[in-house]
Amino acid sequence: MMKALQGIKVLDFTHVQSGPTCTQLLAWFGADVIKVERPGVGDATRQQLVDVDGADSLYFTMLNHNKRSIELNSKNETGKQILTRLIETCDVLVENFAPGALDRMGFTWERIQEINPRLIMASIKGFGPGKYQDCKVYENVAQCAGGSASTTGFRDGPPLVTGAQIGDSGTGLHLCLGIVTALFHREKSGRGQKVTAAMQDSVLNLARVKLRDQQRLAAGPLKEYSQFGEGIPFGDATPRAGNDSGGGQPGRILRCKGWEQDPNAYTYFIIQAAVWEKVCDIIGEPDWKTKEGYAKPPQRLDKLNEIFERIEKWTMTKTKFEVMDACNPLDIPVGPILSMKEIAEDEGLYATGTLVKVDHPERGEYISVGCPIKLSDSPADVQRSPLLGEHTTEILTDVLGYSAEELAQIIESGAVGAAK
Ligand code: CAO
Repeated sequence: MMKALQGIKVLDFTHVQSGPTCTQLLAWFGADVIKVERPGVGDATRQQLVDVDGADSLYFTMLNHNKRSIELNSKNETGKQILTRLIETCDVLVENFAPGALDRMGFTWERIQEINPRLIMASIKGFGPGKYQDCKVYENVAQCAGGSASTTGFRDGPPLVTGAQIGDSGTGLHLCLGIVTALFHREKSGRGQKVTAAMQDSVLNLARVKLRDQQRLAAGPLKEYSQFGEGIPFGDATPRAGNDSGGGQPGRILRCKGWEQDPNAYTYFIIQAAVWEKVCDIIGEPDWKTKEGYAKPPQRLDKLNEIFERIEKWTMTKTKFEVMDACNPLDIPVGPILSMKEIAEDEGLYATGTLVKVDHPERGEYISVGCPIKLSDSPADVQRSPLLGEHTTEILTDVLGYSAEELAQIIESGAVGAAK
């Protein structure tokens, strides 16, 4: 079956997490992704958080499936010539170097357009144009600068970063959408364009409901926040809301049976207005269905602590899965707090390809997250990540057409390290 992006060549100049997330998606959609890595060194993550001596780390392997790797010194003169040939040949260049690094190599946007006007150049930077544009940025900096950290955590605790990598992987997703949109645009315009995604902007986009709440503060207290029912005044910025729902349907994380021993014996419980009567019945408070102050959603907002404490008395008599089994048939939205161990053991996720087992020559079998976006006519087939420089010779000869003699000269120049 032909893949959605079959025939699209991607010059992958990305490293660490944000950029590789994007190019991995392009590879899963069928693009030929050629990862350019510094000879003998490669993407720094190959050697970060190593769990198997001598093998590429899971950090690297889980972000670089379905790609080919070429070792290429882009600061060496021959290396620059090869890079120029790759720019001529490819449809997309993706990079997430520190600001200015590509320019310092001699590949400005103007130069790239001269080489290949159809090329789409996609970049991730920490910040957009402005006072911080030259900063190097990692995940948590973006979570903080994008408004996520100040609105995450409990009111009486410090700001918190989240485990979901919204700064890195979140920006990679945004960039990927920009690239496929630019490819679609190129069909009509015949030209490439520059696509940029700043990590601060991507986090802010994902945290936009908190900017919504910032503006609602002008109209009075945010009544769906627990702090309203607790009588605690609001300040001038969106506060941290603990586990309160971010939407119009109040929700909380509640303890379930076994919580004393199991740190994940919890459920998320939402008191959706449409099923309030069923909630009242299931927890044994049928009077609340008609009682003044409880019957209508706005009346309940100053009693959320009392209501959720009562619901928790019920959830604590059941495991998180029993809560799910009891509530689902009644359309009461609940969700168990799943540990990574439970997720890794979930057969259903393997059946859909969301989890995959991948074999690797250096480290053996490991579990990875497959493509989370399913295309019915272009299913993702997860292949292991490349070893450093595994495809150097193949790319120089098959993709760029260098002869055996030229290949020997290239190796001699030191541009590609020891070609494999
Ligand atoms: N051949 C020769 N040189 C190469 C090369 C190659 N194949 N690949 C990279 N280099 C060089 C770069 O040109 C750069 O050299 P100069 O500093 O002389 O210009 C150098 O390697 C280091 O690149 P870098 O500055 O991007 O890398 P770093 O480890 O110092 O910084 C990071 C890493 C992520 C902070 C920075 O790249 C960055 O801010 N990127 C943009 C934001 C981003 O994506 N952050 C998320 C990363 S994941 O948490």
